[in-house]
Amino acid sequence: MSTGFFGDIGKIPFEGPDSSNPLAFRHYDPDEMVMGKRLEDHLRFAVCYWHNFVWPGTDPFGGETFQRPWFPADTMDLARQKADVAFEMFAALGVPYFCFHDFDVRPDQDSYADNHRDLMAICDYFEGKMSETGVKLLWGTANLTGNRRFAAGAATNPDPEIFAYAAALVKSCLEATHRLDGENYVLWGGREGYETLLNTNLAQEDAQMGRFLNMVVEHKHKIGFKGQIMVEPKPQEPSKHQYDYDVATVYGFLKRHGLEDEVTVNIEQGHAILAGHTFEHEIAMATALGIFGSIDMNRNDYQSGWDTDQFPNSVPEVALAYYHILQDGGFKSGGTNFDAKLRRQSIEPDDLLIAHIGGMDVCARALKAAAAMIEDGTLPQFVADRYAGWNDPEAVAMLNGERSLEEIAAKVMATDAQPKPVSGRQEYLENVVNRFV
Ligand code: XLS
Ligand code: NI
Ligand code: NI
Repeated sequence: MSTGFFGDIGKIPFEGPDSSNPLAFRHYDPDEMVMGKRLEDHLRFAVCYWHNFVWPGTDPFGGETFQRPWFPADTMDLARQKADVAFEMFAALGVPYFCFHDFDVRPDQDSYADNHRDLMAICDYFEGKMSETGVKLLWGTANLTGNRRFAAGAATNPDPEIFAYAAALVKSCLEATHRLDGENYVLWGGREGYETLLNTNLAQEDAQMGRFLNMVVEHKHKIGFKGQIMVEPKPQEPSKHQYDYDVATVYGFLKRHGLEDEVTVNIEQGHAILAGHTFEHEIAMATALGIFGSIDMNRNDYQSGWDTDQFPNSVPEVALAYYHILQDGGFKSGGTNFDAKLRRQSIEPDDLLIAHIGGMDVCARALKAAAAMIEDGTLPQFVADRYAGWNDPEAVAMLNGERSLEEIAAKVMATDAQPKPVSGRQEYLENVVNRFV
């Protein structure tokens, strides 16, 4: 039954690259086979609840621009109306997944008990919607940033009562995610950081955050949740400095707290940029460290310097991201979540559809380009050849600890060989990439 919000829409069709219909896919055909797998199963698209159905178009200087009929969704009736529209959009786009925060889907009240009850009631409603549409939950998460009680952090709050409150919210939301057969659970620590070191005890906050995440993992095992627990790195915003700065920093944190085999990362394009990295750097680092989980797809404005969460539109950039994901064997339980939002002037309901269609087409083109790069083989072969010297038995012995600094120096002295540098061929490799994008 149509909500009427988008007018008279059915399922968005695939019309191929020559179509000029803004409400059709030109590159995303879910059934297209790429490297022996359907495109839908490679990309595992998800649409996020928060930017599409919760954020009203406010910015620091202006109020709501979107004026959706369910705003402000502070009653259960409006929460259900919002869900009706959300699932109508998921189904029209044909995405297999969605993602949500507890705060996105139920009214927000002061009482923990009321919030928990309403979240469970919305889960009942979602169960019906999910079985009607076949849309599944990629991940759930708790909003531990919005309410004023979290101004000084959730897990890293100086007040143990607030730590406890946050723990209770995560328990409720992890259980909701589990009930809905969610495939992962994400923690993004927007307020786990500081505004000034003058009031902050770094060692104490690190201990709190380590214990908090360990409790989440313990509870996951206790309730039999099989999905991945993921941390989403971001260096700053809203805090001046956030502890989950980037993938490498999160890995150090996980190691320190014995969680490196339990927790993976959800990497967002815009957050990588804020950390001074590229998206593919963060993905490649996570695959190298064995903690790659999932991606939040968006892009930042390269001039503005904040997390603008725009929809992706650069095939070459996104292709390099999927290149590293495919080289790692593709997503396991993760996927491509559009953590992206409209510009605040894009006020028409169908702007929501057009934005996702464009983003999905960019990802489809990019994944196909990445697959072609791998199938062509030039790039992976170049890297393999570049390190081939390490297959030599003497090199193997150096690497696995069978040679000391003294032994190596003695050998260099005896042979007096002059190693010759080899070209890194960066421009050649960039030209190879350009054959595919
Ligand atoms: C904010 C984050 C947030 C997480 C989910 O910058 O991207 O949207 O993905 O809490
Ligand atoms: Ni995100
Ligand atoms: Ni973000």
